[in-house]
Amino acid sequence: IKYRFFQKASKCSKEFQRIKNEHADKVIAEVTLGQVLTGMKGIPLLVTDTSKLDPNEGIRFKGYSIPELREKLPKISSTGEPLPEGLFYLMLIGEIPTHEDVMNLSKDFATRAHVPQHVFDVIDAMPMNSRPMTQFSAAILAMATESIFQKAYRAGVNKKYYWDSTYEDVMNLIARLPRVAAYIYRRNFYNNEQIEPNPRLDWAGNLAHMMGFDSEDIRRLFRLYMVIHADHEGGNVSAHTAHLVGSALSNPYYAYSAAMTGLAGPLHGFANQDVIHWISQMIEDLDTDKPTDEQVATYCKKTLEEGRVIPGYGHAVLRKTDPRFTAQQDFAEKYIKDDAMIDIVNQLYKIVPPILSNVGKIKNPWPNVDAFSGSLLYHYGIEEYTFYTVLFGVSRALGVLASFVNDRVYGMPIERPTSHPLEWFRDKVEGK
Ligand code: NMX
Ligand code: MLT
Repeated sequence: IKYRFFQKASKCSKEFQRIKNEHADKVIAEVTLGQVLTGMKGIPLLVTDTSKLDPNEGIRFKGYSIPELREKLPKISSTGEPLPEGLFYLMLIGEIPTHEDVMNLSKDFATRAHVPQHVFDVIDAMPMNSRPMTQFSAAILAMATESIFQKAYRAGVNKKYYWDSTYEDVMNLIARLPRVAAYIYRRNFYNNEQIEPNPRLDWAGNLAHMMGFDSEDIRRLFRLYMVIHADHEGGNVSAHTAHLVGSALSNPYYAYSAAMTGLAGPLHGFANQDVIHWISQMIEDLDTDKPTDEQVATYCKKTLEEGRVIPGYGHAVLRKTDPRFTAQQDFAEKYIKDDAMIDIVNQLYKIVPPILSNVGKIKNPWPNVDAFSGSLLYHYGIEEYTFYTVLFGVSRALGVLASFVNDRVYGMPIERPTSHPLEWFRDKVEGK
């Protein structure tokens, strides 16, 4: 895979340089003040090849939609869900892999999966009340001792070879994340009774195994989960953070640890735990897990009146139901019967959008990926929702770190936009 990546990468790198040399002075967009003041939405500022988000259709990975990936990517069994290793291959190489490619990649990850003891020591040194995402980000940072890029840089490697040691770091980091995540889970919720990895299992199946879940049903869910959360083009907070930190030539461990502190925010990946927290509070307040539509609507309106967001709804880019939500709904319909939490999630899908539309200012009243994911985990017995964002973080590594190696191939420079005091913007538009 490294050789294939190198072949593809050298072509892309030449194309990047050619475009830069021939067209650097061409204007590609205008920027409004509104865009600057609302989170730089819609300004084409980042080069990301792994996936592209369409506001109405949702995410496509190298051109493939989620339903297409579920059909085309190699699976362990014909009725199962695709292996996330296959999606990583697609994002890195640009082609749908064969079954053999995916198995080789899976084995490659298994051979790289050893986590050094000091990383567990760092986790163990943290108080039990530190959030799983705090432990996860700190553990990734602690693993920077292993960075091959950092050693190569210190040894004076030529910048055209940065991608090589970065590739090794990225592969090692992805391989080790399931072990780190499962360690945190077992430490926090199972009295630190750890389960050793099973190198014969695939990347996602092994994560489920090390967390203590060995049914084929859970492995199937984990494979789907790891595929749909893997990437969401380059501008989301976690991906952009990794890219920005990496632009200082920080190693992938530094960059991904920083990305995870962004994912931990309530407007981003924390929303997947917030959804279950919020629904659990609703069940408790209403004293029923089968609320009427009217009760649910009143609860939603009360949340809004309290100046809070309805978690799992809305999006910075999407303007329709997130296809990642739909994929999970489809999974639930296929494999799960009679589940109170999932019934409420489906009930919310009917009730929330008209309420949010009525508010007026909310650009997207539809559910995002986080509206569904927690209820599936909950169904299979993973009820400790404070952990859910860690699972998002394991998956997101696939896309973000594939882009990270691409950045080195392209020789991306340090990112350094310009800032001004507010008065500068005011004077610019008011013509002073
Ligand atoms: N509930 C209540 N208010 C909302 C919601 C919501 N679900 N979504 C947007 N708004 C508000 C938003 O807070 C803003 O209010 P104000 O002007 O008072 O600051 C206004 O509507 C306009 O926001 P938008 O332009 O529609 O959305 P924006 O791009 O700023 O934010 C999110 C996007 C995703 C941060 C926002 O929709 C949200 O907070 N959703 C709930 C949290 C969530 O589900 N996050 C997960 C996103 C997916 N992920 O995994 O990362
Ligand atoms: C994501 O998956 O990163 C979220 O949907 C947020 C985003 O795309 O901005």
